[in-house]
Amino acid sequence: MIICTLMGLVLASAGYGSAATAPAAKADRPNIVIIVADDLGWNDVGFHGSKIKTPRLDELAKQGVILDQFYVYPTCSPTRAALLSGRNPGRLGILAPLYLDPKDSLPLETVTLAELLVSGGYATGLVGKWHLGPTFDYGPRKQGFREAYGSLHSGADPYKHHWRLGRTWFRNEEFMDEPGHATDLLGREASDFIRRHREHPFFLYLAFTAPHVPLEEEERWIKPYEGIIQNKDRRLFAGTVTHMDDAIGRVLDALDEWKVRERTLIIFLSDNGASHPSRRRNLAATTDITSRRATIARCAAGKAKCTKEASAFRRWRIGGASSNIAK
Ligand SMILES: [Ca+2]
Repeated sequence: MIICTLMGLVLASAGYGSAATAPAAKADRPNIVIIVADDLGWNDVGFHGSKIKTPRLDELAKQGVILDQFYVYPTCSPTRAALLSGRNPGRLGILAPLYLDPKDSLPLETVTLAELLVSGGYATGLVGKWHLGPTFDYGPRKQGFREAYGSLHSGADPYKHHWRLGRTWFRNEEFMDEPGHATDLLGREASDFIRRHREHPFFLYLAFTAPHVPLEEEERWIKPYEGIIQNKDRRLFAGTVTHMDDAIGRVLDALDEWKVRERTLIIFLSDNGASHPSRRRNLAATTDITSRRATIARCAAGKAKCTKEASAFRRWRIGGASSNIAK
C-alpha cells in the first residue's frame, strides 16, 4: 500500500549529488516525508473500504495517487533496508527481521537515501522505529540521519517503550525514558521536526511503531468500534490504527501551519502488510499470500519450523542464489 501526494514539485528536483552540506535555501527543492506503518494490512484503511476509520489517510488518498501495484518485503527489516538503500535487501544480507547480532545490520558502507539528501543540503530525521541495527554503532545517526528519535528495535510497548529484551526508546544515541503513548510521542516529535526545519528542505522518515504488537490504547480509540467490529482484539487493532491516523493528521496539520505542505512530497506505505495471525492477537486483515511470505522468511532465517514450501526456498537460498522473496 502506498499513497503519494505531491503538490507543485517533483522528486527529481531534489538536488542529488551536490557536495554542499549546509542547509539549502527552501525554495529550490521539495521537502520529503515518508510515513511507514508497521504491520498494517491492505484492508485496514478507510480508502480500501475497511470498517477501520482513517479519515486523514483517506484525505491523502483522495488528493494524491494510490499505487495499487506496489510491493514490499514480507517483514520489517528487509522493506526498511530496501527503502533506504534502493537495493534488494538480499544483497545486503537482510532477509528477515534483525535482532541482536550487529553483523546482521544494514552495512555501514550502504549509501542511504538520508546520506544522499544530506549531501544535497537537506535536514534529515528519523522519527520512529529503526530496526536496521541493534546498537547505536549501527543506528540511524550512522546512516545519514542528523536527528533520530524513537525505537531502536521492533515491538516497542506503547507505554513502557521497552521491547521484549529491554530498553529501546532513544534520542540520537542515548536510551531514554519518558511518559506517553508511542503514537502520540512520534506524532509530536514529527510535528516539531517540521517546525524546526521549515526554513530548509527536510527529509522526515516517520516510522510508526503502530499497529505492530504489543497493542494498548485508551478507551476513546476503541469505543467507536463497539457494535461495528465484533472481535475485541480486532477492535483494539482498529483503535490503534485510528490513533495512528490521528497522529498522521497532526503531522499534516503542522505542514499546513508552517505553510510548507505545497512543497512537500508525502509518501505513505505499510512495511509488510498484516503479520501472521499466529504471531498476534489482534486479527489484522492478513491474506494467504502475506502469511505464506512471512512463513518463508522466518524459515529462511532459521526462526520457525519450515513448511515444505519454505524448506524448498531455504535450500535454494543456502545454495547461493540472491533472493527476492517478495515476488
Ligand atoms: Ca512490520
